[in-house]
Amino acid sequence: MFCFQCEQTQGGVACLKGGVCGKNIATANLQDDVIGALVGLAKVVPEADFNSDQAQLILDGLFTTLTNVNFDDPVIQNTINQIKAAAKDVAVYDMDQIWQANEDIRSLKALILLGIKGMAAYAHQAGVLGYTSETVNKFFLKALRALGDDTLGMDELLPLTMEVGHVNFEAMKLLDQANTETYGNPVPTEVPLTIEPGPFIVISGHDLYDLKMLLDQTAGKGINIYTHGEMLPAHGYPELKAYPHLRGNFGTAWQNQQKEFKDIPAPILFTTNCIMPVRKSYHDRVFTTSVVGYPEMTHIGADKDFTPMIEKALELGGYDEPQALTGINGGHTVTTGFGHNFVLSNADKVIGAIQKGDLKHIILVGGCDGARVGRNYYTEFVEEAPENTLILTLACGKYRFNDLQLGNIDGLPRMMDMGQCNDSYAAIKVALALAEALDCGVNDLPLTLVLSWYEQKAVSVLLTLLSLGIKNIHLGPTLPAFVSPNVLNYLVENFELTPTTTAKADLARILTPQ
Ligand code: FSO
Ligand code: SF4
Repeated sequence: MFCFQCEQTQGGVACLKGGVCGKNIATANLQDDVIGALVGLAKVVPEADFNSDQAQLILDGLFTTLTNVNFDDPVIQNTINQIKAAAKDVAVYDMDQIWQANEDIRSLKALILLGIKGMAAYAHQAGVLGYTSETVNKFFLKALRALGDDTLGMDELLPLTMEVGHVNFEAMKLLDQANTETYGNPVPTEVPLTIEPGPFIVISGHDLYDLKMLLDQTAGKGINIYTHGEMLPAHGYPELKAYPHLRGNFGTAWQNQQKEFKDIPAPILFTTNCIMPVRKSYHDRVFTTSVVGYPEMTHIGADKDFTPMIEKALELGGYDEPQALTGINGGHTVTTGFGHNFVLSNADKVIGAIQKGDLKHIILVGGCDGARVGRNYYTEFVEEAPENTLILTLACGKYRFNDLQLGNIDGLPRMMDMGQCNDSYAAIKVALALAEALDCGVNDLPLTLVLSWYEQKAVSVLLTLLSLGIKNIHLGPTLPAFVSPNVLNYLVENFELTPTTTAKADLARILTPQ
């Protein structure tokens, strides 16, 4: 086993004898074989013959190997078998060739592989809603072939990392289009954190279509639905918020699930990432669907028949009394739904506030959460940011601060939750539009990105930002283990990528005019 794909990797180097995430050696090796089989598939399929079933296998296969998605060996083995059967003469590429390569080649190939893993998650979700892109799908072939080409050097691989970012922008755009055309443009929505008495179901992950089907199947049955983790922004979509039994949000970010789900009187559905090893206290009430898998948990198949979950919810019955849960900082509600449509329809207010001097700086504090203590940085950062700063946020890192009351600037909330990690597209769209309105480059805006990374979607988003020429990104809480010193130097020199230090010092630097 060799895995260094996420931020919590063992010792900041690599997991070799089992994952910090709970992945064992056998599962890790099978996941490598999934990638090896996909490389083998890409090598033998000519672009002209590449079909939609093969494209779907690539999306499913890559997504299956993301951190905290699938721990179920027979399911992973089945994926490998399907990939091998998808074309003639598919030979499984030995991923050790990458893991044992020269550290710069390994680093660049890891950036490409992890970037396309994140991109596969976004393309997969868009595909669920019927949105696909030939450009995106074909690029997977190119990237997988490059992974399996042992002759490529830094000069060929570096530009390919930027191409991953560029194509991922297309994938995120496609997903944004899929979500907003299907469910409407998000609108600001206050979400209660109180759990009402009676049967309920908790839904986690990112897949809005799973949520929609669950809402349809539970309508009129006296069962409330609560979002968890990255599902929170679902409340902002008009077509979803119209369901009266979409009641609120349960719990905080993914890494707290083992504590928060202890003895919960309700079933939990995992639709994408991030499932953690399931504890005994809620072992009988975890359900998975789509690419998520965990041994012994009930899996809801492609027919999306949620009957077993509905029966479980009615059997468990929920709480007898309202449970006034709170966010990390004691708040009773959180607000989400500040999509690009909302922010840009208020662009005149934002620009007016900048021109009047009421708004000095916009800071995107975005990305994933995780268990590391150093992640308090993001809470401190938001708490310490002065009143003339606007905080945009997205992904699950926001649970550290999204229940704080930060007030307003000229009628605009000082903190705006733009959505899930894939809604980074929305933040980019806003940045590009503001730059155009102010007639400057995006790097000349009073805007800084402070990113927290955990897993592979964050890698794809980072590559997208870099491919767009966005500089001076602050990245933490630690730098990725897969970035070699030479590659890091390149990123620092060309993109001014800056490791986070302390919230106070970074804020002072960001807010000091250059
Ligand atoms: Fe978080 Fe998990 Fe969105 Fe990630 S839930 S950590 S980048 O999978 O998805 O922010
Ligand atoms: Fe380790 Fe992360 Fe890989 Fe899990 S996903 S084995 S924690 S590097």
